Amino acid sequence: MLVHGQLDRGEGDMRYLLDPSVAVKPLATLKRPIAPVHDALALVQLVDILRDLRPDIVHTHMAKAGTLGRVAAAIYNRTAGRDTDLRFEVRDAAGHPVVPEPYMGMAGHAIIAADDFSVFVHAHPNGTISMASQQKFLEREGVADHSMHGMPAATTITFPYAFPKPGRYHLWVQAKVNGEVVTRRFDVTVAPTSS
Ligand SMILES: [Cu+2]
Repeated sequence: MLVHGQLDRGEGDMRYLLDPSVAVKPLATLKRPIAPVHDALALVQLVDILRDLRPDIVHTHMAKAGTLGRVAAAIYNRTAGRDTDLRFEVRDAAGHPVVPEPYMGMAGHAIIAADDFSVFVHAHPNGTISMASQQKFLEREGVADHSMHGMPAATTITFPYAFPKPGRYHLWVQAKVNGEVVTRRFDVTVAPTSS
């Protein structure tokens, strides 16, 4: 796969040299001038691409795109294998699986904290985005608190998460069951990656 940024004035496009079987992915956020917000977005997108692709070799060009690419590869290398889905089955008091009711627009909420609190993350079933931006999204999409259109009625809540480093973590998971908000704590140990 070739990931490229936007062409600057005076730069030539050499994609015609590529074999047609090579996938090409342009990143609108990747530009030659230094721009902190775009650079941060480009970095997040690059790490996502690496996690999807799981490459053996990352080859970079150009000063800034090359730096972002190398930082993304370093982040990918340090977190690969710790990228996981945290799944929790919701059960009622009798032990039967139940579908949680939406609580603040989500099937569940989780706090993920490292033993020494060097990591502290608020996670949702669709990833770790801030509550504020999530609320904005819900308002924009016209999804009210009590309707989760298009969301399957699952008894399992899944939080996608990449543990940034090995160690001991505590998870607090919150869901609404039969009108009651329930919080449960789970402890996990994340092993170092073998590479
Ligand atoms: Cu939440």
